[in-house]
Amino acid sequence: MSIFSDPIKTVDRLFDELSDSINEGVNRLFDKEIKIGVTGFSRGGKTAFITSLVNTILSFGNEGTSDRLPRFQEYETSGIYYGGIAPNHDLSVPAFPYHEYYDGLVKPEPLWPVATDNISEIRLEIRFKENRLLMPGEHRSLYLDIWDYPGEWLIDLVLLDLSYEDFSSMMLSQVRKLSSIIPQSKELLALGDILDPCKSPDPRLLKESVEQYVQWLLDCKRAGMSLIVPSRQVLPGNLLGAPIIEFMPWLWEKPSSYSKDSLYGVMKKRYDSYKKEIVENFYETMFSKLDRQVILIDCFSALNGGREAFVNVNDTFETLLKNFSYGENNLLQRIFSPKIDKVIFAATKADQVTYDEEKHLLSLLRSMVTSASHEIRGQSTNCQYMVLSSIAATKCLEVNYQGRNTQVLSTGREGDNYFYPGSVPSQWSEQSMADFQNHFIMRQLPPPLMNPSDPIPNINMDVMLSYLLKDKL
Ligand SMILES: Nc1nc2c(ncn2[C@@H]2O[C@H](COP(=O)(O)OP(=O)(O)OP(=O)(O)O)[C@@H](O)[C@H]2O)c(=O)[nH]1
Ligand SMILES: [Mg+2]
Repeated sequence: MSIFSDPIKTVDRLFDELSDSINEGVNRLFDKEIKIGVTGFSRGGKTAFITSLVNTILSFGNEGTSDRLPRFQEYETSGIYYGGIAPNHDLSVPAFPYHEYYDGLVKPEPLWPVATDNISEIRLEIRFKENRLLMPGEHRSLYLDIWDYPGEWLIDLVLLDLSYEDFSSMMLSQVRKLSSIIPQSKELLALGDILDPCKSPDPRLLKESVEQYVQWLLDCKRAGMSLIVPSRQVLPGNLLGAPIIEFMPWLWEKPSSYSKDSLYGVMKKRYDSYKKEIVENFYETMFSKLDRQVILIDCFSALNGGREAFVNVNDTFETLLKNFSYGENNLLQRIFSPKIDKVIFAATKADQVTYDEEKHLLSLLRSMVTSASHEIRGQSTNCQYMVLSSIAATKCLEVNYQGRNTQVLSTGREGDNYFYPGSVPSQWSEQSMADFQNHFIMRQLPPPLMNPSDPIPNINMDVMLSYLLKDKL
């Protein structure tokens, strides 16, 4: 049915959409609502972060909360007295299952949140007393819409500017560059001997070839690479088995002519559909609406990659950071063209190092981000850097070791000895990666032991809250 066949319905819908946009504009104008994107690569700590952030906000108004958030001074000065979960705005987006994750953490044998491969949203309400001159003493609410989405989706935004031919040549140069460390690369290139671009596709051969490409992407991901496109082939979520993700770059000579039903034509068409329906849709419905963005970076896992991973991480950062438009969110822009006015880079899992190493971790994070992006170097006022542990699995203690006071870590579990994992480099370089790999002892830490209703132990969540909220309270 054409959208014009039912004019009344169409006018109603248009009116609803218009009033939704006006409401959204008004909320933005009066700072009643902020949309916060939380992203980072798989296993980077997004779900743990949101769980811990929600847990802290739910404790607003409770006794002792202010003492636990010493560097979130606005908690006291703005008279916050309540934090709670509000119903989600967008009913089509899966809700972030906070209670499920929290219940897992307070089990006698606690569990880390399970891996997620899709977007989810949670809306929080913070109530506080208005301090501004215009309405002193007025009770106000600030809503936070928090979106958890895979960082891999962000990398897909690079495809928006690429034709199928551009995408194919970008990936061909990757396959060649990585052939010494990804064994699958040679087999992938050899597929050219059996694929005929001008013939209509054999569905089985098409499927098997794409599977081989996906396998190559997965191997790259395991080797620490981050330019993994199209991302939904490795994180399909609800697209599993859908033809829209069944394509691959054409890594061989492009045919001089081809029909739209040929193998080449089909691959190209699916790529174009992917770009339009998946990538553009993500950009328009979600990414472009964010006010603030938290990017979580697991520096420990980045340091564990090889030389190629180093180059690849740099390339990817450059790509990733280009997608943010920075600048002050002035009045008009806020209504008609909202944009991200603050990006917070946080080095996660800081409980894996002793307290005196945190400054090195911070400097490493800065060096990773700024060495990768010219954009960020020029616009540093809108970026904040910090170290963080969302769910701290260790405590840092000082012990006397060979006559000297030394910082060590402890899980606090019975029978576990305290330990010193090593030091982190303060600069991002190939040499520092090698040093780290030779000297640092990485441990798989179990989650901390907690009692039901205990607050989640963390490092620097108060600093994060202050960065995110101070100008809105
Ligand atoms: N020690 C420590 N480990 C953490 C912390 N946060 C996350 N982790 C570890 O990192 C793993 C991944 O954390 P998640 O929060 O699930 O990461 P994610 O980014 O949501 O991962 P995906 O859902 O796979 O994209 C956890 O299972 C923990 O092992 C932290 O603060 N400290
Ligand atoms: Mg997750």
